[in-house]
Amino acid sequence: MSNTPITETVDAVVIGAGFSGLAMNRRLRDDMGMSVRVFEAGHDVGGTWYWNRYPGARCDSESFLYCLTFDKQLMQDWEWSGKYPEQPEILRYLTHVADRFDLRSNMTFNTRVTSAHFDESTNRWLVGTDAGDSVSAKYLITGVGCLSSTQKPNIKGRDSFAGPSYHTGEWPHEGVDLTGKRVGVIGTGSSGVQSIPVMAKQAEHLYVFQRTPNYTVPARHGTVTKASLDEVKKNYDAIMEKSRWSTGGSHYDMSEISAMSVSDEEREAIYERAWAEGGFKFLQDTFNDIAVNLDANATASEFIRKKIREIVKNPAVADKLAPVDHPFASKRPLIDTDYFDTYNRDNVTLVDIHAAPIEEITPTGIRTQDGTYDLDIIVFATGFDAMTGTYNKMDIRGRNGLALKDVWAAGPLTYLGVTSAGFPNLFMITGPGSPSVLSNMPVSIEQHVGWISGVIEHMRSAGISTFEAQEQAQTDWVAHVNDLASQTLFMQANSWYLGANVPGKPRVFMPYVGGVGTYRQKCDEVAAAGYEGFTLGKESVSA
Ligand code: NA7
Repeated sequence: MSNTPITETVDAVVIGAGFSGLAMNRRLRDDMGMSVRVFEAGHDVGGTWYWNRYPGARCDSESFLYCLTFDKQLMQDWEWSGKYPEQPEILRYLTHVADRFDLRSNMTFNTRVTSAHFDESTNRWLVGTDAGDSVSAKYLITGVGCLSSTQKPNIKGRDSFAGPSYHTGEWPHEGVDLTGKRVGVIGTGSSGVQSIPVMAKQAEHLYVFQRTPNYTVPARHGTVTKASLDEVKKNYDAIMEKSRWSTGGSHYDMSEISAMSVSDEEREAIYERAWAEGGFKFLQDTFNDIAVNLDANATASEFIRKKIREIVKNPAVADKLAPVDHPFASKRPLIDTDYFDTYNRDNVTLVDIHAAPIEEITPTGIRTQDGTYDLDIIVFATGFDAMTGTYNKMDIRGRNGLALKDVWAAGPLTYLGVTSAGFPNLFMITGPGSPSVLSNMPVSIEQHVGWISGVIEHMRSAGISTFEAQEQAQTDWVAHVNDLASQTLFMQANSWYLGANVPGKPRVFMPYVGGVGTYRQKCDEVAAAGYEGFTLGKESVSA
């Protein structure tokens, strides 16, 4: 790439035009007056919400919390229609943000960044794309999302299927008509749990190929009234400020009592109330030790299993749907609309591929160890190469030509989840080692946008050319992230948090579990201490 003529010279390249790219572009370009080029693989803005258009796709954060806060009037003007925002509405929101702040004018769509090489002689990044761009930038900022590399398992015969097959994360924009079709869906994570009830209503027959049953609690989705949204808007500043300093990026209070400190009757009543209210309150607002104490967790896990047996009429099916191999919330907790009820429908069949694994995908369907299923459509709800997959696909090279994917071969190495030693002036919004996927994402995204722009402001005013994590600080941070995770029950499940869903991926817990407030404080302290743990290189070459 070094011989390719430079097609553009800018202050910063931002990769991605989802929440992160939009917010970062706005801050750097409009607030700080920098020249910015944004590259986006999709043909428009939206990121996660551009790609994930599967039936039932919806955010699990409440709509009024799932927003950008850099413009108060935007917060006052936008009207969410539902308790949890559906994919089309989030996409409309992000499109509105792009229109309102004219954020597309320096964005290049349908273009994937394929390489980014740090040139030590100029202290600049040279960013290459699949469209032949070669852009020189002082700063490289990734807003590539945590779940943007789809994972289609390499099942024997996968590509021999004669009918159409779709991954939930690459759903056709024109939609898919399932009417009269025999549909097989593989996967019962968040995407499966959201899409299965919707697909079941349309398909002639839906076969759900389940390897691991999941805990899920009712979302209790519904419309929101104008009065309740107006109330939120009156208190928006306080709500968002509380969210910024919370554990998970929402303003709800966390329970302060142990599940082991109450009687069986009281505990049951608390779970019943949370189940009736719906959403993540079941985790946050019941007991404070569900995620860390196995005995406490067992009470929550058993409560959910009991509910599954109450809802699902066929006891054998209920048994298969009841998770027993991992504690509740050791995988990404799920919330759903009518998920378990869906298995009471005559046109839905649960296929237990843990007991009898898939042997082959054939031209006509799926063959398991104990049966053959003729299908018209296959849906892969099989998840993502999370958090690192998209980074590893780009040829990112730092000092001495070192490739990020080699540096991360045994698991991602970052300082504060936003930088990596040896890669100066590279900033990763919601990178591995930051709260990211364990939080309400826009809160974490805006925290990173704020912190990164603080670094850049400092570099500009102090004549700093390179900002780079120190190895020791990084080693300590990675150890801290692992140490915190080891005190939780997260290590007891084969989750994508640990990379366990991708064959051969190192088993390393990737997000920071300490909470967004604690994390924000740490980032602020590092900045206040003159960017402790970072090496700041003085301007010696023109930038
Ligand atoms: P997830 O949560 O990774 O779920 C993927 C599902 O696909 C899960 O049930 C997997 O079973 C299943 N899977 C994956 N590979 C296979 C193979 N080879 N055979 C059978 N079944 C398989 O992805 P989602 O898209 O649902 O959700 C990702 C995140 O998006 C979600 O957590 C939210 O944060 C938003 P397994 O459990 O591995 O046995």
